[in-house]
Amino acid sequence: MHSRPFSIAVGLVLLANPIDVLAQDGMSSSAFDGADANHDGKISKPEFLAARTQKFDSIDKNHDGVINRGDFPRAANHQRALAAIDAHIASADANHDGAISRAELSQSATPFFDRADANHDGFVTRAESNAVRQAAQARRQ
Ligand SMILES: [Ca+2]
Ligand SMILES: [Ca+2]
Ligand SMILES: [Ca+2]
Repeated sequence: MHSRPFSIAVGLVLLANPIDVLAQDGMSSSAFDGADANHDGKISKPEFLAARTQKFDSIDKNHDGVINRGDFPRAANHQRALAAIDAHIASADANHDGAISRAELSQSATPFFDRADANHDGFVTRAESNAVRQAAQARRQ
């Protein structure tokens, strides 16, 4: 049996990952490669939006066509996890119904992309992406 703090920490990591697509903390190397559809080593805004929208189905665990708390049943007893999920949902929930539709996800703001594109050329390079991740990791330490 794990100690309670350990369980909560693991739970948060497991629950937060699926909606990292909306977060500002950056992309893993594999996520970068997956989004770089034409393999030119940089991600355009359309590529970023397409990759994010493709994640919808994997996040919508109960296949009801929206992303809401119901897709994170293991978060039910974790207030911090629920708060994180609510914050992610709110960031894309244009009509404030507590859920993210596919259209809302495809049209929502792209804080990660906009911040990562440091030189504002409309593309996020791997170096730009890594810089955002490293800054986020530094903040957590
Ligand atoms: Ca759902
Ligand atoms: Ca909504
Ligand atoms: Ca750039």
